[in-house]
Amino acid sequence: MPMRFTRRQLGTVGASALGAAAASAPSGPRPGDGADDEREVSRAFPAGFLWGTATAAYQIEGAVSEDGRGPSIWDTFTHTPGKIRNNDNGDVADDHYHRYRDDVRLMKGLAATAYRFSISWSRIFPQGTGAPNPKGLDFYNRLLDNLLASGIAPFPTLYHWDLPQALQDRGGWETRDTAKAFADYAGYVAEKLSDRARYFFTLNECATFVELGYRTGVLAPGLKLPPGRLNQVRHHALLAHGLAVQAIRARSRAGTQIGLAENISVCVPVIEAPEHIAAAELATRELNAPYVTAIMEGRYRESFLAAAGADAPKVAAEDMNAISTPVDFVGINVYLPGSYVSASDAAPGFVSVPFPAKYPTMNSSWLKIAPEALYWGPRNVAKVWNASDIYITENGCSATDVPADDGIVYDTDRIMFLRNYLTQLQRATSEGVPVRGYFHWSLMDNFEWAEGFGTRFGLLYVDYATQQRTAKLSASFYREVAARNRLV
Ligand code: GBH
Repeated sequence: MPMRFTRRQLGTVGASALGAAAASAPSGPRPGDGADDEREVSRAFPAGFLWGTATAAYQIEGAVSEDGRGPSIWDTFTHTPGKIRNNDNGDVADDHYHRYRDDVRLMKGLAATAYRFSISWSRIFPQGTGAPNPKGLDFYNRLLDNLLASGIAPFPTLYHWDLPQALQDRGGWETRDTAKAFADYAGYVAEKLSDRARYFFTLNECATFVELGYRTGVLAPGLKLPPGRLNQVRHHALLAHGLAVQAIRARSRAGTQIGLAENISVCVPVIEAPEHIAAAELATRELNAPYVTAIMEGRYRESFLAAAGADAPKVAAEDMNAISTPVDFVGINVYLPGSYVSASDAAPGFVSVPFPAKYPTMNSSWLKIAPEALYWGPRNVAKVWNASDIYITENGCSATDVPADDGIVYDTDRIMFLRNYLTQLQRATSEGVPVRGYFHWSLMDNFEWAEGFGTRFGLLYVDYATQQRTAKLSASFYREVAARNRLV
């Protein structure tokens, strides 16, 4: 089998070269590929499956003081010495605010048909509430127009962790007012953009921004709250999601689809035997109790409330109805299992099997390599909550990512990760699990939160000194899969 990529396709000099490669990207099976083999057919994803990449505003945009953007908690946090590795910050990041046209071209070069990005709340409402800032919205208008002109479906996320600082100053997620302010902002954006964006995500990863922002303090705003206040923050995040679903539905065009993008705890049966599979389903409900379980089931589990005791969240009358407002789809970010699970006769009916100390990881110590998470994640969500439409809203990895002498990153480690994870995803779709699309984290290297710029998750390598983007070898792999809609 001849190599499919050439130096020219890979060795892009900025945006246009990969764009040129796009023209020669395969658009389907080619003669001699064995596409007629059953083996090949069985590796296909469903017709219409969406292939995208994902990013977040603070991680790529830069331009933090431009066109009236107000500060967010991430500006404050990154400018507090000692919070971020190397004291990096997102002031410039990937300069995407100025380079979005090139970046959309690069997506096209990946044969992507969808793009998940986030909207910066403090560009739209610099103070979190009050008068909207039209120049902030205009950026997203331009981005949407560009995406549509390129045949790429926009999937905006309304909150990827960059709370307006003005709201933090008034209590942030510790107050209900923030949940209400979020719904107002979400409804406004949906009113303005739903003529072109059909899909909206409310919050990205409640479980991460709450636990790491308010319990361990690793992410902004860097707090370590006691249990009672922490549970109230968790509750307000859920409420924000639910009120936003209602506001978006009320103010958007008919046909708008709304969902969440949650970093669920993926429970993987330690052995694929019926008793362990059942235990993993039980564990899925239990281990996600403060977040997605409450959203999907409209109540907190007894076990969660009992464990919280006097620190349980204070829940107002209509809150649980709002929180469980039906969503049109469930988005899950899948990197590693939350837990390997085995069956147990003792309550609660399962045990979590600990990871061995030297379990293999990618280039982030937390990123354990467990491809089957991309099978069990969506499969559990479909089975446990009967979800009819599921998106993989993030999956990807940090790899070694050192350019070779010719400037190319030969990231066979990322290709290994991708091939194995996508094989498990394909297993899920071929068994009828209703996954409608896959968004790779990330389009390009970017500001990796507390890890700064040293940890790279992109399909495109970013040279931060020049802002040049260069396709990694994994970009070619991704493009082949996306263009053919099957594993290669
Ligand atoms: C996603 O979170 C984020 O949505 C995205 O913005 C981010 O860039 C991407 O992952 C890659 O990290 O070091 O012990 O504090 C994924 C879930 C949960 C993974 C928190 C990292 C940090 C654990 N994240 N975890 S620790």
